[in-house]
Amino acid sequence: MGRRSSVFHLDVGGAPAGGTAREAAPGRGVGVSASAQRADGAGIVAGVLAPHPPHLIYAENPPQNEPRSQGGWDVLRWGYEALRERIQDVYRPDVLLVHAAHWVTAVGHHVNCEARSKGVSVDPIFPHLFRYHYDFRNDVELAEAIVEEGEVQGLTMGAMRNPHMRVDYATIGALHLVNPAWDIPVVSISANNNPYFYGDASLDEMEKLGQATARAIERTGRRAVICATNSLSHLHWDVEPELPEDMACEHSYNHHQYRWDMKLLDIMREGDGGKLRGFIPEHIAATAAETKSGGLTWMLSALGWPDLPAKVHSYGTVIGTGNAVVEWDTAKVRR
Ligand code: 2X7
Ligand code: FE2
Repeated sequence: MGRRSSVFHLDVGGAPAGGTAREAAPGRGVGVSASAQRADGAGIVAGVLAPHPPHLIYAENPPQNEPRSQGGWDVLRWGYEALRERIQDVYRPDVLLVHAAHWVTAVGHHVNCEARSKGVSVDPIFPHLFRYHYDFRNDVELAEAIVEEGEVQGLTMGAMRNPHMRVDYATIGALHLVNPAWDIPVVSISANNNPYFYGDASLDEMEKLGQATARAIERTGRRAVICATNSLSHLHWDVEPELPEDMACEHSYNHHQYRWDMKLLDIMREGDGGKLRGFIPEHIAATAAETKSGGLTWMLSALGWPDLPAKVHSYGTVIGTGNAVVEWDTAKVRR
């Protein structure tokens, strides 16, 4: 795929708005779901946990974001630098998929089916940190396939076709941090729940949504990286320091939250998919984790809950919440 990036306008040379379809090839089970692996290099090549706190964008000072900072949250951002190299040098996906914790839809799972998304994304709680000008392409063929496959699974699905919809800061934050060049088409899916109100998420539905996503990727022959954008422990401070990036004020909300986050990351690194699947709801209950909005379960379900040790690139807190940049290299076995 020819690529050219610019700050406010994306023009993916040679790729149609719907991305580039590849020929389907026989599935190959290699410790991840059969639909996640394809012999010709298509399929789900990686899953990533890509947290979206607006502070990370603010700290980076990209030209798309209006507010300026002195930096901060460096260790987490170094983790993203390592992940970006992997995306560019190793995975080279046709498409990045993201389940957006802050695009909350009360009825059904919605998928952005507009060819182009352009506008300004503003964090409603931190508008002084995040006012980001975006302009990117969506992979409409894959987005529509996910809507169809979700319906086959019995889920309530919606194809979002409103060119004026303002894209939420979780989608923009995660996608910028994973690929600041914005030169890879996107599929974004809403969170059909309310991560701040309900005690636990509809994780069973997220399992189905993950399977539907994997089938749609298989059907369209895409080479895909799937991004779950969630913080881990989610209790946070409610008073901001005078200088938001004052790192003397940044630390875990409490030791309990930190210990549970470390336990979750240990299990991810261990590589026992079944154990991880059982532990996620426990971690949510113990830490009010943002994973209750379902992104992590969706991503790992699409990967088939592989017995695959994850690479933790970094861990750090943002206003006391736990955040980790993590990678599951499902394509490793083919190299
Ligand atoms: O959305 C968020 C988050 N998940 C964690 C920390 C700070 C702000 O926003
Ligand atoms: Fe969030």
